[in-house]
Amino acid sequence: MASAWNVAIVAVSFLAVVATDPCTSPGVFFSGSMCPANMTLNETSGVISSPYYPRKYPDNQTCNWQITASQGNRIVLEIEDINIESCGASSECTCDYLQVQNGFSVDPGASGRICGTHQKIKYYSNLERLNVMFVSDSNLPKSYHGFQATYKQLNYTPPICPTEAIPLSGNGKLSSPNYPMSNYTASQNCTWIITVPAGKHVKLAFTDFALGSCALDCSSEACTYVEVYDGASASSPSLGRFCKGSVLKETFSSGQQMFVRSHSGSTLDRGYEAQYSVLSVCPANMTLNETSGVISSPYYPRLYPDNQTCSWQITASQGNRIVLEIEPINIESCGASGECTCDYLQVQNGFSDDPGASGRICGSHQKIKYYSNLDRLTVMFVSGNSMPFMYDGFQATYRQLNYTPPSK
Ligand SMILES: [Ca+2]
Ligand SMILES: [Ca+2]
Repeated sequence: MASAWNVAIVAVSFLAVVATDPCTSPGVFFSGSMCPANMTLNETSGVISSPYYPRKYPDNQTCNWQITASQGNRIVLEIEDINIESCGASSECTCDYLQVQNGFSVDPGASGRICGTHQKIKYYSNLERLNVMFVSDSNLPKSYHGFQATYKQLNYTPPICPTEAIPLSGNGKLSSPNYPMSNYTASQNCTWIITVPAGKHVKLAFTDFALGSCALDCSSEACTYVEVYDGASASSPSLGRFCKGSVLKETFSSGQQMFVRSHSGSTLDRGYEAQYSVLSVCPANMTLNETSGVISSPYYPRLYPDNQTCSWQITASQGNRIVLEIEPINIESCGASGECTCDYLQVQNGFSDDPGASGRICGSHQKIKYYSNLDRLTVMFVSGNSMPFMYDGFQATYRQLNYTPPSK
């Protein structure tokens, strides 16, 4: 790749004099496609960059690369020296941008589109591939030199003891090196980052735990212990440090990432094994057919997280009806009145006499009561990705109503 761009730079620099050189193709330059489209990169390492890097990039480009590792391996991408035209509000990047998909980064400013100036951003793939896209629009670029990035395959064969955090995704197991043999190396630290899709949480449960002896607070570095953090690094809040004698509990992340670090002390034993999995805090199309019950937004009465879609189908016995009483609600409100374009509660197949009860409900309301038209009522709660953890959501009680059709 580097050599291809070198050729491109030469072609631009000497365009006037080399226009007839059959080895260069000025037509390609003028057609605007200085950029690979869906180029697959399956080398163990390589470099990609914006067109003409480190010179200023041209407008109207859409470059994309699909970096692919051997099965089971992962990719690390280090983007350096980013200087991309920035338009729109912070991180909207409405004109030019770089975007990395199927991966995650712990660096600030790394989510979604990247534009403006950044020193270095490092991404890890969730699985065997990472998609990188660079887009420049027709807005005449003043003088932005774009970006350059190095990708590298990471050997990944669990269980291992990675010293640089290795990304894991979805469900799986992690364990001490050479588990269940006791011949792991003393004073060794292993680290993992577990990532699940947006709106989900990580659950970690130990399935075996036999470590060398240790003081009960696991504080000595002579101890073997495992520490779990609520986020992407050891600087995130600790969810617990576990050593011999600890009360083992399942741990849950509050966001989509969990960092796990194990330290092997001076005394060894069989080691540990833990199962990690994706946890949903929100039911999808859950059927509720009890005569009464309670539903709520995730974590109610605490603040609800973003990126949730919860739905319940409340079902009464045939011929009966349902009444749903929603307690005072507090849901983020966006858009014009009643549009509720970010977060909302929605009740279908029913009606209400209360003001503010039709369609989507957001903002703050006093009690709202719904009745079903027939023997079911569908309730949906949706939170978008703006302003998470600021609103406490809703709680509602449903109840079956005996219903005998009116007779004349
Ligand atoms: Ca531009
Ligand atoms: Ca929100």
